Amino acid sequence: MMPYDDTNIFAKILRGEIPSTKIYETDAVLAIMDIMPQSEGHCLVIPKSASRNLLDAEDAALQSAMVEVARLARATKSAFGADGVSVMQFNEAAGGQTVYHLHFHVIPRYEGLVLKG
Ligand code: D5M
Repeated sequence: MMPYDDTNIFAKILRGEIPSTKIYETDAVLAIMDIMPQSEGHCLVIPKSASRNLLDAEDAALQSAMVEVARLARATKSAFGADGVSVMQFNEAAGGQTVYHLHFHVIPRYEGLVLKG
């Protein structure tokens, strides 16, 4: 696996070098709105620690991140009046990953609406 490269876009967002729509932050994670939303309210939970993806992440980072993923799932479901929530996460190009800093998609879901392509 490739080593972590801190020139990725989420590392730049975490360093404050490029703008984002921040919705929540703790010592461990930053949550932002996704610029290519699959549904209304689609956001990303980005652990602040330097991991490329799930495959190199440390247990402590994953444990704290998942607590925040659940918190954001509840909050976005409530805020956007969604009927459900999908949590998605991709690893390496073959796994659908395009930004190589660990992140979790929190995607509100609505009865009768399919995800955008
Ligand atoms: O996809 C990466 C996800 O990150 C994809 O849904 C677009 C989103 N993205 C990319 N650049 C930005 C910025 N600058 N702000 C917010 N969201 C962004 P994945 O396949 O999970 O690696």
